[in-house]
Amino acid sequence: MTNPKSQALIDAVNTSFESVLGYKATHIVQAPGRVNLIGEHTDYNDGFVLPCAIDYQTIVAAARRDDNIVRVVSVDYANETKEFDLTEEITFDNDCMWINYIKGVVKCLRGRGYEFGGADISVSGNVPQGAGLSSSAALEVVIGQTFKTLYNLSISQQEIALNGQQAENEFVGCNCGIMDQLISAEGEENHALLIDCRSLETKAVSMPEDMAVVIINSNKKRGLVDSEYNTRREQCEEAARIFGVKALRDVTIEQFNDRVAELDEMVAKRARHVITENDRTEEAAVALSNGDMKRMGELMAESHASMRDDFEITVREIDFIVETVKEVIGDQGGVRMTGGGFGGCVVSIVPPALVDDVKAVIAAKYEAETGLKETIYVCKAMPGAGELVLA
Ligand code: GAF
Repeated sequence: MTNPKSQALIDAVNTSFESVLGYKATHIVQAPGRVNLIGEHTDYNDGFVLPCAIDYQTIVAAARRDDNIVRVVSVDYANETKEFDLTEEITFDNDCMWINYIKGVVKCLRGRGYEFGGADISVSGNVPQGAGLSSSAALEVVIGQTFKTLYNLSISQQEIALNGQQAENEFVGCNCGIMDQLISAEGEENHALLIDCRSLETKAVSMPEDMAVVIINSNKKRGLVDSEYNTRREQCEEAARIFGVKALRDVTIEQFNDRVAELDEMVAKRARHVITENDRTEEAAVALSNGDMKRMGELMAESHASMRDDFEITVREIDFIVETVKEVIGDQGGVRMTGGGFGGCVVSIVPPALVDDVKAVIAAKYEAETGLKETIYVCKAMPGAGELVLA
């Protein structure tokens, strides 16, 4: 689906396709980034998440080739062009990171038994990179969607997501969960999705019409994110082992409280975050669909405190933004860090009448406090990946 921000991307990929590859593309395909409203670090614990796809996307112009070459132009890297051959082993490129997302997706698709030939592709995106809004997942999903479109592959949206996650886990080397790829592949317009990350069932939850989703990028560079992410995963897995369950999803807060004394203090904190966050996320889906912003705001505040104090993944800059926005919106909306943590973005759900106040207070205080300048995106919940049929 196009949105007012898509047109520049569509023009850019069409232009670069034609100027670098020498003919016109036959298809335009998109996949969105995402913002997670609540349910952080719960996906790899088989738990619940509540993200929505956003109107920041990765867009591809593509055409089939009649040989086995995949040739890709990256508009965002000065039209850098890379190619690989489907008849040869697809290997990691140490000198060019962006092509690895594409190689990984293609390799995993072939590994799953899908058969297809070569393609010419030009790609560009406006999902901010490294900000916790899933630019990597959008790239993985748009490439899966592109081969589906070009070769009429009978692959479900869910499998496009799983394939993207597999590429990230096994080829790129980040041990992420399924949330980002699944919402990018299956998002729904004007809705968040409550995702059960064990069954992968989704439930669409309508976004209140009278609220705006405002994302504030702290522009704090996310340090140590991969190593800290993997450490959190290991701590959660250790807690699940101690409780004798497959994943922390299977532990209730009562069971946790009964045995907390047996746990190492840090493992206990990590587990408490995940167990309480799962409960909050299911409750938040109900609050959001009822338009109960007071309760939604309380749950988002509890989620943020839990990420800060128990999971220990927030940073000073992010805490400052959350506290500052909360002073403006009171109990009329919600605000919390979103994404993997250690920098990145804050998500807030606010009455439209307060959007300018939120922007103004952050502009007035954030840089003075931290030396960094924020970027603000006012977003809409968008559909997941698909071909764009242009008028
Ligand atoms: C990152 C990961 F990619 C997701 O799978 C999820 O774990 C998230 O961090 C934290 O909720 O975006």
